[in-house]
Amino acid sequence: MSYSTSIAGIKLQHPIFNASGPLCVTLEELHDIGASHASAIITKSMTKEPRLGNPEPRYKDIPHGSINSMGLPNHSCKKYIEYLPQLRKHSKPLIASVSGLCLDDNKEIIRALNSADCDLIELNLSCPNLVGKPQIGYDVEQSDNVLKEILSITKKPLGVKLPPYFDFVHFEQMAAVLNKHQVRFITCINSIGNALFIDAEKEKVIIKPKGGFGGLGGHYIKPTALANVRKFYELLRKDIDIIGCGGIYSGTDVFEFILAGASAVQLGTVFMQQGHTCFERIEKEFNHIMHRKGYTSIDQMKGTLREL
Ligand code: RRO
Repeated sequence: MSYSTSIAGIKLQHPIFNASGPLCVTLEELHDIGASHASAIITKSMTKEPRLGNPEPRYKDIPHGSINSMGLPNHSCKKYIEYLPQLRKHSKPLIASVSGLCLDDNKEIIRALNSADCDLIELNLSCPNLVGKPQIGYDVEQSDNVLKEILSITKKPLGVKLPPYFDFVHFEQMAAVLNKHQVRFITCINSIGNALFIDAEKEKVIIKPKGGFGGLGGHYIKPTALANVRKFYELLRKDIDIIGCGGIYSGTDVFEFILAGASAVQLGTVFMQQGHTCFERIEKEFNHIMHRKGYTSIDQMKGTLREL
């Protein structure tokens, strides 16, 4: 039996690692992921310059998940480029998440990463929490242009992190753009942007930035995440790998994402809430399901979801 999988030709011992965002900002946090059972290490999305992010409180657990408006706090691409070789001692694939504040910044970061010690780049087209900056992934034309420019520069296998889509026509438009370019993988979904959670007793919002609006994560978003993985699995070229993300708390959740068409999955809210032990627990649960159902490889089950 093999739990191994691959993203853009990079081998992972098993399909479960961290999502860019929670607990992957500092070198210490990245080492903690390296020391955990996560099968790869992805950084917090990096910008050209360091950022403190939005005012606090900017993350809250809520009954079935989380809401955040972090505002891209990160140490800068220069720092992550210094951190990457230090993370090699964990012998895991290293993924740089990139979220420049404009196209020129993204180009500069991608150029700098060409000689950096990472295996993959995840270009984040879907941060919902920057004041005055809409999510690029909802603008098909702009996404097309960004991909054209970025893919002409990068020397690393590059994928994109997408926002959740809700209408079939939007899936089709974005899939046509992705199929046109040499995108190697997609990660879907980012948090569902601009959700609002209210504390009825206090008659107040619960996070400070943007009047309380923030990205929704956790159990709330699993069905939307599964739908995005499934739709893109149907629409994309088969050489574009899919990483599922959104509301994964158990081995059964991982199994569902792989049935829908994912080659790997990322843990966001559960990692924030339970810490790094979640990787080992969920990996064990997933292995148990594979064994119980008699599967001997990820490929045997990937995308095999049946319709009624
Ligand atoms: O830092 C954030 O506020 C953030 C980012 Br960059 C993102 O891509 N998704 C999210 O939920 N928060």
